Amino acid sequence: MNKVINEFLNEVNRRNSHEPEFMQAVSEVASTVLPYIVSKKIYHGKNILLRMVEPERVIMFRVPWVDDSGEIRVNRGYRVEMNSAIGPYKGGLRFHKSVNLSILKFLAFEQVFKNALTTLPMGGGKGGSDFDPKDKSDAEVMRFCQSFMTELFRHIGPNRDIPAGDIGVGGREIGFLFGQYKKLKNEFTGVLTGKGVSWGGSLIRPEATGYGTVYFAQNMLERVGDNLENKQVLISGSGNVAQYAAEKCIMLNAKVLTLSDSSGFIHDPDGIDIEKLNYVMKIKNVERQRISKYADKYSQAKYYHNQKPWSIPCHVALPCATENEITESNAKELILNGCFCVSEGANMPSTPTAIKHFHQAKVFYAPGKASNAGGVAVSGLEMAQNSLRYNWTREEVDLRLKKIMKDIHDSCIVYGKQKNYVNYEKGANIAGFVKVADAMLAQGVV
Ligand code: NDP
Ligand code: 2IT
Repeated sequence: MNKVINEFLNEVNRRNSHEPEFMQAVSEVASTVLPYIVSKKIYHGKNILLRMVEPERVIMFRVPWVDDSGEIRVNRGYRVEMNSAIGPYKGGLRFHKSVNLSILKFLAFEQVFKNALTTLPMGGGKGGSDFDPKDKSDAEVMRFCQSFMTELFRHIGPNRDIPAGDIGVGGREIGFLFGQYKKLKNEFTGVLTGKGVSWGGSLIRPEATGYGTVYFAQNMLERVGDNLENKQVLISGSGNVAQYAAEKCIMLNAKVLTLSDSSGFIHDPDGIDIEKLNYVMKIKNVERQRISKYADKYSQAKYYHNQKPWSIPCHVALPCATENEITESNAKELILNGCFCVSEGANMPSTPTAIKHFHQAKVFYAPGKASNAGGVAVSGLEMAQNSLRYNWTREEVDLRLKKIMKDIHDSCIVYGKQKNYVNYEKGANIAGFVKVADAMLAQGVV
């Protein structure tokens, strides 16, 4: 089997050797899905995975804009349209200085499997830019978004490709992008998700990824007769996903000990309650400040500059910041300190060796493509509501989200159950693969 996997990876590497994050995501899927393909006559010998790793289309474009001082600036824009076998391309836009083709291809590839797991009719895509909104004024962000959409609008549409948010793209950016799309097309359609509720957005979409990640953790614990009550939880990040993961943990009476950003992390041994979380939302979403401010206000909390939260003893870890943020040594330390459940809110936050340690220690480990699928799932529900010209209540959307997360959990078990252990990573990869592969086989070589 190793020979088959190595031959496949060599072939993929031949074209993508300069794209480490993409190769990492492909290797992870190949190691669990290729043995399954080889064992199934309907999939074997048809190069389905080889077709799936090649994007259907990649769009790259210049994004020129003028900053507040009148200087002309240039960024690079991208949209990776990875796979449309089961629906129009769907996936977020990331604005971060680290954005490049490798990162967007890894995210688009993961998105194909994730979207299939939701059971909603969405293909996979991802896009973004190396633009960093962090030190920019609202007016600069608006001008950038308008320039970005002035090229992107011709490639997207409510039945073709539906972008959404990701790192650096939240409600503010989606608003500017939507406004420019509407102006250029003279059409009010559901071309983006994550819109404001008064102009076509869905209730619970801001909460969905974080809530879904916690629902997945809860599902894993409930399967063994446990729950989140009184569990000590580490959360990384302090953006959209981290904030609502924290909120749901607090609602379920778990104790949230940490939050972080790219400058460092805060540890509050008393736990972050709703009032403190509201303060975090104010400093991050309104003031757009650093998480270190939390420790200035709450004296029992300590701020650790340039460090990640994984050294604090906990039961549950929810990485909600970015890729490869849990390394092998972080994983070992987490396990040694008593962590037995990891539900990924971010995309690919654990390195391959970290994942190996989680499996070895029989940690309940949920890969992002399963546990953070709640965000895109509610995006799918936003698209459904836009098509219906109708809005569901908070309760209705939340119920659907809970059911989708439980169904994803259960399909991971169908394909990932082993003796005395559920390998959710393997389960998620195969369950996602089967749905997309069946559609690709039915549609012929296209
Ligand atoms: P936000 O931009 O709202 O927040 C990102 C957070 O992660 C910030 O606290 C940011 O800190 C931190 N962060 C970003 N990059 C790094 C880095 N290189 N090192 C350390 N910290 C970093 O993004 P989201 O919360 O939306 O996204 C977080 C993760 O969740 C990403 O992996 C994203 O792909 C994934 N995701 C998001 C979904 C969504 O619906 N939004 C859906 C599914 C997955 P700082 O402010 O300092 O940059
Ligand atoms: O990674 C992801 O799933 C997202 N950033 C959300 C995508 C979406 O279309 O809502």
